[in-house]
Amino acid sequence: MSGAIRTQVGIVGAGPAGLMLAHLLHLEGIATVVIEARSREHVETRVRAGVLEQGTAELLVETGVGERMQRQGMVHRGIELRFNGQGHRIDFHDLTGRSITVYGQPEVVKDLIQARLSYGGEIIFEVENVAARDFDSAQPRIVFQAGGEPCEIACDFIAGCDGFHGICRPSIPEGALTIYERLYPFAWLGILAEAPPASEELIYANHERGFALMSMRTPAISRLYLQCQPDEDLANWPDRRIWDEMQMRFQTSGSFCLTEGPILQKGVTGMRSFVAEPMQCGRLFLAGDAAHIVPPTGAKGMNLAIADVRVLARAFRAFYGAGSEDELHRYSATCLRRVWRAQHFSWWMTSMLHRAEGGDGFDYRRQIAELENVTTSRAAATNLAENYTGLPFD
Ligand code: RFL
Ligand code: PHB
Repeated sequence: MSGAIRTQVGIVGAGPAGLMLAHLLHLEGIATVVIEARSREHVETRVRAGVLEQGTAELLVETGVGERMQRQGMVHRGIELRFNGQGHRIDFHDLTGRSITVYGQPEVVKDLIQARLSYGGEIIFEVENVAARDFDSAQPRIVFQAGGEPCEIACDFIAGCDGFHGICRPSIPEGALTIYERLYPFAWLGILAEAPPASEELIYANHERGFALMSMRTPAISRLYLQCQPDEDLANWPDRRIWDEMQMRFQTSGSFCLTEGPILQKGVTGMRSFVAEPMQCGRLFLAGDAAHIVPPTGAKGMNLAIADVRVLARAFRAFYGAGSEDELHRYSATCLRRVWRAQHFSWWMTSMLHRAEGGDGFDYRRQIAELENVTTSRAAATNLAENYTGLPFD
């Protein structure tokens, strides 16, 4: 592929943000071209998030891409918080009437790619040397190479949906963005295992040896995480050691035992909180991880990415439909309100559940007090449930 392409919105990145934006704009009759640095196979198999807020799941259904999720996704009406060897259920449904759906991010990506290709929408995979140009003018351009050939997309707007390590945010001139950031002194060692989940709902465990999370992908596949060092060497974690450590961290005073099985995938994920403000520069709009990162403890990253593009698609509709730029001007402020609520929730869940190194035990005792509060006060549990299942869209 080579040459010049003309479209209305040029989208960089085929993750949940870029693909959902392309889909929402297609439904509004707005033309888009999506470019993606990796292969289709890579983006469809990358192991990532697993929890959809109720509003995210509803959006997939309302826009015609939720059929497989409705069949295969697992609706959960609560989670368990485990500490001091005891489990405590937070009953989302009783507290808020809401639920979450456990459905892997690669499945969401597959469904969105399938939908886009079925209506002839364009996604150019494996592009290289991408640059966003002239977004301070009315004629922005995206230049790149595809199959080694130079290409250019001329568009009205660029959507930077290219994740945390993408090129869109760094192409914004120095000084135009303010960055807010926190790094955490721990990471997650995550595994995907061919083992039926030992519990029907997710378990978040605070243990003196460190945090652990039991999640799942299907009734036959577990997804588990353990708190580890940010520079943890996976070579030191043979499968036996991982299972032994998991079993210890999930242990209860009863007879709980994780189901073990072959480990299909292992990886270490660093933890950070990050926000770039504003999420816009001229005609370049940032969405999803390109603009913000949350630690995964609140299960908010993919949901925020989808929430951003919902706002952005509505703003483009107002621009192309009624000629109004007001919503585009308000895009960043509208998204950032939700982003900072999710930042707070993700930071709070992280600080309540992870073990801090050193110290005199103050932090551990403070965490247990907080967990006791969240699991005994209906008001505190409702706050967790409202945030976890997803705040209302404005
Ligand atoms: P993505 O998914 O990173 O997609 C960006 C895409 O842009 C491409 N790209 C480029 N394309 C063209 N040109 C360039 N120069 C490019 N540079 C990059 C990339 O290849 C990629 O395909 O960002 P997006 O769309 O904003 O989506 C964000 C989510 O992926 C992320 O927030 C979540 O995965 C975070 N997350 C979770 N979020 C949840 O909502 N619920 C969860 O339960 C949850 N658990 C998690 C998580 C993330 C994790 N890891 C591995 C970081 C658990 C983990 C372990
Ligand atoms: C996952 O299933 O991958 C998952 C679930 C909950 C989280 C993070 C990740 O908080």
